[in-house]
Order: sequence, then structure tokens, then C-alpha cells
Amino acid sequence: MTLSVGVIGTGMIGRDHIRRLTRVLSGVTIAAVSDIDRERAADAAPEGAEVFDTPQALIRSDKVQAVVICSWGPAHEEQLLDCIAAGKPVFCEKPLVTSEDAALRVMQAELAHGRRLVQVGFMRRFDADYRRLKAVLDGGSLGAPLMMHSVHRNASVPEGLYTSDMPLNDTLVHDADIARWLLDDEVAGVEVRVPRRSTRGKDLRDPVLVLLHMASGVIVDVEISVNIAYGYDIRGEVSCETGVAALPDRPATVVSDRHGIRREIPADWRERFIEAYDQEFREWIVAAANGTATGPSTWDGYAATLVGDAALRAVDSGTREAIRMIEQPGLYARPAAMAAE
Ligand code: NAD
Ligand code: ISE
Repeated sequence: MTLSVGVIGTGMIGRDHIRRLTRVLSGVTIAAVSDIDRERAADAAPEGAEVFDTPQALIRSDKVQAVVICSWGPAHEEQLLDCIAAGKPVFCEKPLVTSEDAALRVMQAELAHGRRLVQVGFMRRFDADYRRLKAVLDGGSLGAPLMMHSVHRNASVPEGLYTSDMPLNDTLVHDADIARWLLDDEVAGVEVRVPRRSTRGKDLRDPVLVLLHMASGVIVDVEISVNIAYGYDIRGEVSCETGVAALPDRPATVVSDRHGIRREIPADWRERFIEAYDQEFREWIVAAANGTATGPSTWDGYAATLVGDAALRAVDSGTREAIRMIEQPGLYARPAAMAAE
């Protein structure tokens, strides 16, 4: 069976996902696209796909069995609620939503539906390097994790669209999610330190240093730099009782030429996580074809949203801000051994 998909939001990542859904992956076809900028949607539409004037019309269409949301974060809540009301599986790019209340509304709707429908675009969980790192930690040979160091550097971000709060409530969500997943833990508190600003970031609060206090006592330090010019550089290392496990340098290919010996840094997230995005969609397609969702859930999106909110409070207060989560609904409980869930 071929899964018939509608894509909402045909900007940078929407186009990249359309490319992988049409040219890389099998078992899927794009039947519909929509964007508030109709021309952009028409331009991105693959052959045979209908361009819809509104996301709501796309979601309701009989041509669409499952939906991929790649619009801006503030638009996600309404589109997610419409997908859930229509009972259609939905892949939603991060952030799930942009406030705790919105996350709870999406969760309530999915709980009322009674089956998981939402997968959130936390693609690092599908990255082979992160999966190997998790396997080492879960294997227990290094003892208990004590500290984690996470580095999240972007060469640049879109001027005007990317605002000063976004290092904390848009970019940090990836580090928060991967820490929760790798360590099988929840974030209990957040501190933020703001060092000297990069002059490249104009009005942005960039860089920032974040401390995630996990419920177990593990501390995760996160460097977020969003205008660092030299490339997209993602690093991760976990210090445990009897050893350390780290992501490898990416890519591992070493180039030697008349300038010396070097490893080339990926330009952006599309290049660094290309296989991870492919894999997250492979797994999504299988689940969506069965009318459900797998992988990062509404619960995970809610947890990451709380971290972003707490980080923004921590900038203002200058102290550790606590996170209080509701009790986890059974729908989101997962067997500890499951790889990406
Ligand atoms: P973008 O600005 O390039 O594209 C967003 C598109 O959504 C635009 O074409 C815009 O017109 C459209 N849009 C906005 N509101 C809409 C609405 N209400 N209905 C329909 N269309 C609407 O942004 P982007 O970089 O493609 O990011 C899109 C989403 O993907 C964001 O949530 C972002 O955080 C996320 N993202 C995730 C990753 C990742 O690594 N997982 C990487 C990049 C972006
Ligand atoms: C972007 O939206 C992403 O999700 C990228 O993975 C992240 O590195 C970047 O900072 C965000 O703007």
C-alpha cells in the first residue's frame, strides 16, 4: 500500500522533506501541499499533487491519509488539532508547539482520540551516531552517567525570522530531547548564562550556555551558538562513572590537500542529519500506514516545550528554574528498550 501524504509548509525543511518523500523513500506519495504563500506551495508541489488554499482543506481532503507539518512553530497547534480531529496520523516538525498550554491541548485531544497520531521531528533519535551512543550507555559498561556536554552550533539563522528567544525555545529543544532520550531521564530544572554576545548575531542573544538539571542529578551543559560562520557543528559526550562515550567527529572523511589536513564541517542540518531524517520518515511511514504514530511523541514535545519556557524564565531570573510536569499518561509510556521511542 502507498501512503498518501499532504505537506503543510513548503519552506526550507518542507521542500527537503518533499524531496526525500518523492525521491528517496518508498511506500509514500505526496497528494497535496499547502502554504500561506500559495505560490511557494505551487512551486514546491511535486507532479500530481494538488495545491490547497488552506491547511484545513488539505487535512480534510479524502486524498490525504496522513499529514506532514512543516509550517512555523506558532501555527502547529491549530494544524495538529485539525489532524487529530480528522483522525489522521501526523508528522510535526519541532517545536511541537510554542507554549505549555498548547502542548496540553494537543495531548488532551490525542488522549481523547485514544491512539497515538503525532510524531515530533526530533530527528537526532534516528541518527546512527546517537543510536550507537545510546546503546553504549544502555549497555551499562561505563557505569552511571554523571554529566553530558552538548554543543549545538549553526553557521547562521534566517535574519528577521529567527528571533532572540529562539536559541532557547526553538533550537535548544533538540538538545533537551536528546538528553532526555539518551539518559532516559527528565529535565527537572534549567539555568542559563549569557556570555559576551557575538557581533554576528545582531540583536540576538547568541551564544547561550544552558545547564539542564536532570531528575537523576545528571547535569547537561549545552552551548548554543547560532551564527558561528564555520558550519553546522553538533557534538555530544557523556561522562560516566568509569568512562566516557562521545559522538564521532562528523564527517569522518579526512581531506588532505595543499592547505593541510582537515575534516569538512557540514553546512547545515540538512547535510549533517540527512540519513537521520530519512530514517525518521521510514519509521513514520510504516506507523502512519497503520493509522498510528511512533518515535518522539506529544509527551516528548511537551517536555521540550517546558524546557524552552523554563530557559526563558531563567534568563530573566538569573537562577535555576524548576520544571513541573503533569503525570505521564499511559498512552505515552514506552518500554525502556525501544530504540527511538
Ligand atoms: P521556513 O520559514 O523556511 O518555512 C516555513 C514555511 O511555512 C513557509 O513557507 C511559510 O510560508 C509556511 N507557513 C507559515 N505559517 C503557515 C501556516 N499557518 N500555514 C501554512 N503554511 C505556513 O522555515 P523552516 O526552516 O522550513 O522551518 C519550518 C519548521 O521546521 C519550523 O517549525 C522549524 O523549527 C522546523 N525545522 C526543523 C528542523 C530539524 O532539524 N528538525 C530544521 C529546520 C526547521
Ligand atoms: C532549526 O529549526 C533546526 O531544527 C535545526 O536542527 C537547528 O539546529 C536550528 O538551530 C533550528 O533553527
